[in-house]
Amino acid sequence: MAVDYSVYLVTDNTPAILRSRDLVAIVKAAVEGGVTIVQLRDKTSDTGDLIRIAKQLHEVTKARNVPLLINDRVDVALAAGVEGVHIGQDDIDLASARRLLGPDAIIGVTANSIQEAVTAAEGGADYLGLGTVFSTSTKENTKSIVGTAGLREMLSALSTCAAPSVSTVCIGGINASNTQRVLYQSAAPSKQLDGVAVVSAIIGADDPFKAAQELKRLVETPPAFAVEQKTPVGLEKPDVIRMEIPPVLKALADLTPLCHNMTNMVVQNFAANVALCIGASPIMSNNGSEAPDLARLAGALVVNMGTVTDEGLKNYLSALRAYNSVGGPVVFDPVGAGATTQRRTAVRTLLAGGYFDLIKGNENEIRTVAGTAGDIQQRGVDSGASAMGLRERAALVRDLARRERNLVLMTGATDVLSDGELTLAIGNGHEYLGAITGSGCTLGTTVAAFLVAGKEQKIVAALAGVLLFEIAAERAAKREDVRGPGTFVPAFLDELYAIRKETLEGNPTWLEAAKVATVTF
Ligand code: 3NM
Repeated sequence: MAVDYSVYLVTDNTPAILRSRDLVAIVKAAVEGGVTIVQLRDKTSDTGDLIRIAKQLHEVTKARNVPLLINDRVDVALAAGVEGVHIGQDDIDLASARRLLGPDAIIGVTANSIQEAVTAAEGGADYLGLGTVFSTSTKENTKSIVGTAGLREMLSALSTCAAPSVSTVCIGGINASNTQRVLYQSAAPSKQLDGVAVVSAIIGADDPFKAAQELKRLVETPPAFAVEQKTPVGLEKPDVIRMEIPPVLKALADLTPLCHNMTNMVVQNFAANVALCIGASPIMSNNGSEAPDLARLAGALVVNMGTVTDEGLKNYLSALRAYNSVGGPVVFDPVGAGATTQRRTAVRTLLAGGYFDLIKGNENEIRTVAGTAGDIQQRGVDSGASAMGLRERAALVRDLARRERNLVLMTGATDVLSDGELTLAIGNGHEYLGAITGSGCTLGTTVAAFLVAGKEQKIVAALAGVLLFEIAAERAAKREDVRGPGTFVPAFLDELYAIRKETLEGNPTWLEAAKVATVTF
């Protein structure tokens, strides 16, 4: 019999979650709401009580053809006559459980690493509970937090093991706010999760029926930000660039999208001016509580952690969730990511807290986000010298884009932009951009606005933003009235504006300056 693992409920009888309510009534409501499989997890009751509770729950689950499994206790599963067990790494071994329960029982195993996952799959587990995804107070002694990146690695390894069709659910900190994103970001090319397992999101909910119904809806629908992409071939070729980029500028002009910047105090004014010059409508608001209203206006959000504070981080998370829920593009600019412990922690918190359509940073910032910076200490928020060759930088960008299932843009003398499939090297720009404050930050603003104009072609949209920004810088730097970084800033704003006007008037000759190449690996 095919088992539906999509909404997997694990019970909990601790007062913090169950409060003084009746577990059987809650499970009944949850099953009616759409839970597809239930595990009785009770670490405290005596064996007799456990069997009694299992039998009561089984009446409820059987009525809806929902399988009931018992955590750890093969004896209780046998005594209550339920469909199977779920075993942890420290519980009875899989082979013994199978021998005792027989070939038809459903047996699931908790796995926290690739090794544990592959061993259990090849050992004949029907499904695996992969985790711990996010930190959770529901279970004590959880092992490492794997995040969506860890899930993806496990799924990828499982897809090539001897039992590639083993079913999988994830567990740990899963709730309505992250279910869709976790399913989306954890998917490996040839294997994805079959469902999500939750405890507190249903057992702790005031209305378990509604909570289950909502989770069911969420697992069945892709997240709003997951738009199927139509990327043109040969995007590095001049004629393709000339054909593909101007329409994005035109779409931007038509939409005049709101560009909501949660940015640092240094660049607010400059970023607002850049947004105006490229044809977006800027709003500079670091207040997370107004983000849901702003997100409904169909614009983009920039989360720039240039002057991050603990309070600011909470605001970013609220805004991130608001934009994710409506599919508004979000750009993450991890300014100075490697400079301090606080910033490194902020990066982890933000990546665990929502989906970024694009992550933009210099080499050190991207290395920190990717977790490959090791003990490199970034000094302040400046870029610093490059320590890597182009192909090495490109591979890092591509791998991070694959891991996050988004776009990554690494700035530098040559910028690298990747969606995990296509990786482009962009050789435009001018050294004055490195001599003024906020050029990286305002590139983030620019790219965010462009993503609104190219939701089905995110990489084309991002490329359009980068080219407009950097070719405007080249043109400004060449002007006679520009004698250095000070005179460069107003000229740069002028050129952003001028290029936009030229393009809208049907003149795309500025694109002849584009220096774009595909990076092959
Ligand atoms: N197992 P919540 S985490 C039962 O990582 C359990 O193996 C975990 O609770 C693991 O959905 C966990 O409330 C608790 O976060 C999950």
